[in-house]
Amino acid sequence: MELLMRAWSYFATNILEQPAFMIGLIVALGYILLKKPWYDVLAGVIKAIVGYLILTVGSSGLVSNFRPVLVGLKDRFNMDAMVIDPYFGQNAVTAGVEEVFGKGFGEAMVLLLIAFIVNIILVRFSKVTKMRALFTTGHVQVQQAATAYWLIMFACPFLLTKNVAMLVVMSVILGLYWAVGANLTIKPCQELSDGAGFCLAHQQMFGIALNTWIAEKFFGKKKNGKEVKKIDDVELPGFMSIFNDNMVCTSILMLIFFGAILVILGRDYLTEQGFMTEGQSMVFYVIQTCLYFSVYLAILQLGVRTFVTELTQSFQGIADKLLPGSIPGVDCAVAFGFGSANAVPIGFLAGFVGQILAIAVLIVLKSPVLVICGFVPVFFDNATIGIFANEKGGVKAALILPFISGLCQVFGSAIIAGWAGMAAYGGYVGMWDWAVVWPVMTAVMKFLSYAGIVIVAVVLIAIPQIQYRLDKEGYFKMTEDYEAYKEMKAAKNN
Ligand code: ASC
Repeated sequence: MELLMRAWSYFATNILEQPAFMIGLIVALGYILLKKPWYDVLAGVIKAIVGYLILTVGSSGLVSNFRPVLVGLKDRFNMDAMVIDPYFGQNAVTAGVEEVFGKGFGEAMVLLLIAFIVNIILVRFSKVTKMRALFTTGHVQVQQAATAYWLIMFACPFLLTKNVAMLVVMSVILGLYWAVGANLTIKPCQELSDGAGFCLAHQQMFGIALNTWIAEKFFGKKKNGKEVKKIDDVELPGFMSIFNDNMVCTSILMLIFFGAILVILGRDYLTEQGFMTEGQSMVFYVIQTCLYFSVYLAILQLGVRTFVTELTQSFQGIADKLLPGSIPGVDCAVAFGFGSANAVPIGFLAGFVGQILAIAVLIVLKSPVLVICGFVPVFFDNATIGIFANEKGGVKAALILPFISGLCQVFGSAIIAGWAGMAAYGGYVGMWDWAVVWPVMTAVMKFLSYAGIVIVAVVLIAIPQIQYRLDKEGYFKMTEDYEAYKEMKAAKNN
């Protein structure tokens, strides 16, 4: 048993929680199942790992450069606020879980393993469960297992003395959330990428599904049958036309936006914190810092291009032999390689305005929980929602829906983290699903106890069943043969 635990812990720390190696393992397995020669397997694995590592350089570069800028606002104005950001959320759980529930953090990692097995089993029986998506983003799974661990213990105190029952409930709910949530993003992702064969396994999966639906339903085709104007269709007059270039657009927008924040933080603060050196030019410091946004975004997109094809081609082997009809769920940043590139800064800024407005409301209403924007939700969630909103509903949707999402992230997080006690430890994950969907699930379980647990599980199980019944013919075709799926849809529309 001890040996088994050691082996698991080695696998979990080095592979499962490191998406680059997890993707590498999946690619190796997939190509081996496809009986590719060893050198093709090797080449594929290398490209997948290197591609993913490039993506990580981009996304962690963005996070490490811009998170301190936002968190700096809290220090600068002496606010006693919690930060909504997955890393702050995870720290809050680590810091508080023992004190609040008398349970160690280690069990959250056992939860991760069992919930992941639940995800695999649900996908293995996709013909029955209609769930087709496998999570591959381990770093996100760690953050989510930690948050779910806290929320479910808070919702079901009657299970605190029953270790096994608690673990079973947690694993089933979290495993279902992973399988059902990622499954919900399959159609939006296939349509966005023209059948590239991935879906998203991240923290705003229900958010993507809902916002894509709203964008199509309320912003989509106009009454006169005309297509809506997407971001790339907008022809900007005169000098504004330079905004059509993504790198220029992102750079200028970030220069205005982060430049303003850096100026607010001020030279003294920035030097004190070690961001600037004594005597450095403030103007050039601001320009360089802000332009790095475009640099990291470009790196991130290169990473996506490098690994996505390897992953989706090799996954064919897994879908043929091990998990029929399934596709891999990947990081939300993969969406930045598809759709309109300018939807990324636009979604981000619209979401930021929403968050700031919501924070102002919390301050005015003297809310006992104050919130400060974390970079990960405000950027990765809202840019992703912006991309999908633009795809279906055009410019208007790409502005309005991330804005609303920004409001949801702040209000939802303030309510749930205040209620469940995480705010006292300084952070909450803050991403869309965890600010909207999980608070509702937690409340249902808290108020209805055992019946609540059953209701949450049944609703989750029912979602893919309903999706399947709405499109029996296309449901599996969409992942198995996208070209045939498109032809079928085209024939139906004529
Ligand atoms: C998260 C998280 C990150 C980012 C990254 C986006 O939720 O923890 O580091 O989003 O995955 O690419």
